[in-house]
Amino acid sequence: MKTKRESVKRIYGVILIVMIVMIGCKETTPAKEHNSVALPEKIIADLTPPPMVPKPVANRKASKLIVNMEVKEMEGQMVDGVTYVYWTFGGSVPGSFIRTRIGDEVEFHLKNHPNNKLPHNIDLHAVTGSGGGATSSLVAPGHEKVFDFKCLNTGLYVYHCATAPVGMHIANGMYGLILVEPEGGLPAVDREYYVMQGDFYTKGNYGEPGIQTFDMKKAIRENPDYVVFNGKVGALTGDNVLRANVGETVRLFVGNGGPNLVSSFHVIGEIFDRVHIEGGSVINKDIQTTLIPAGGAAIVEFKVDVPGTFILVDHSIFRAFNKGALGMLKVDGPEDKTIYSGTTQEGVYLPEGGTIQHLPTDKNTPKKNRVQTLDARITAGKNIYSRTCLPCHQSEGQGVVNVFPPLAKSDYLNKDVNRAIKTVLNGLSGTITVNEKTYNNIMTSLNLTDDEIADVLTYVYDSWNNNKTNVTAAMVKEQKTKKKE
Ligand code: HEC
Ligand SMILES: [Cu+2]
Repeated sequence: MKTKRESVKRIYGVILIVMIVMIGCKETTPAKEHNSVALPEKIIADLTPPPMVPKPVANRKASKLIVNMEVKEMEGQMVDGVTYVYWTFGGSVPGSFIRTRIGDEVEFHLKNHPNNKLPHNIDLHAVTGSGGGATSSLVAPGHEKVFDFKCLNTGLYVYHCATAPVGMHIANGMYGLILVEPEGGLPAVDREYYVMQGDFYTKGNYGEPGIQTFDMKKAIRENPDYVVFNGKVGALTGDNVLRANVGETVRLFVGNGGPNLVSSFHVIGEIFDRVHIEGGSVINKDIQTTLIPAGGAAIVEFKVDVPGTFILVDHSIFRAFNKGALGMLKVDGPEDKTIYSGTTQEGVYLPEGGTIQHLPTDKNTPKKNRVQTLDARITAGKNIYSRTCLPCHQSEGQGVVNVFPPLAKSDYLNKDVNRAIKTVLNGLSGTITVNEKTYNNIMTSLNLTDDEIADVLTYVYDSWNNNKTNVTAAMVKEQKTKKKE
């Protein structure tokens, strides 16, 4: 079928050229206009799953670009213990990244895998034409549809399935990005990544285990259980963090598949040097948070000047800390204290005194003997927990899947009390394993007194099936002195 199609095309092409040459002879059309008709070079597009992107177009000429996109309905993991049947373009959420340049003639092959259950199509926002391709591409399982379009506008565009019910196809993961680069390509950078937000609606609430199915009611109410980058909680944390080195330039192609929510995209600890607003040609500079509409995109660029873990969030912040919209960019390299010093001083803040005072050193700490019953200390510890620890470790110590480890029945906690004390004293970062799950996140040091640390840990050990260790201020002090040695 294909060869017949191609030969027919070639014949038309030849006829067209002959005609144009004839017109050209008569009217002396400038040679330039012939170029778009001359048979362009044929290239098979390299498609990549997130967070990777295909290599830049650089100086390549406008070409005939063949895109082979396969729709796959497949089970995947939303978060530890929760599976979901995703509908995908190319086997990933978001779908494969398509990289084109202005003037490219794209021959789009949409293939619906024979094991799929439903028809699908594709609407590419980069297409000028009916339905963005959707009207020409509805394809049943086990079939293929082909349509052609020309890239007339540069920019970063969303593509998505537009088969009824459209919202459901998008909500199940059927979206991705297509980039149309300008002549000569975008300016070169050291790192490029592909990140796309999406909201998911499941029968069970966040983290409820098992296979979860799509919930139409929640979708209509625009009340998602999950808001995530790259299709699942933790797609960009732990072993999957994005990486860069100090001094490098980073470009993020950020999309928002929706279906419902608008994203307030922000990277904690970075300022975007340049943002292609809404993925278009206008460049805004020095941006903290950029708004990405549902069905829209943005290109953000920045240089990483200092090492650290920079957190990608939707700054509608409950989505980040409670629904999964959190990723990480880990930057390695030497510190630059002139840009960021770290804590230079830690003191007690006394509003009346108006000055920062240094924490008393061990030598001049008044040795007040606090005589309190265990019960009183546990009650005090509970209050400290609610004020200080609960936002991350949650009310029943259950933590947040993939982000904050549990304190309830935590093997990590129960195995080593001194290690737990040091965690609260000094904070903790790097990979740890708690109850067979790994976490790679940051807990900051919390500025609590020895007594407070003792009480809060005693409360934690006394709760949620932990081993009832009684942590005393003296034990905390001992770990503190150890740190200094
Ligand atoms: C801002 C969020 C945050 C707050 C507030 C916080 N933690 Fe953590 N905590 C974390 C993170 C993140 C980790 C894991 C760090 C890593 O991955 O290396 C952690 C790890 C721990 C661990 C070791 C792992 C485990 O689950 O047993 C203990 C113990 C702990 N925290 C206790 C506390 C206590 C007690 C408080 C309150 C005094 C507290 N944390 C407050 C985020 C927080
Ligand atoms: Cu579909």
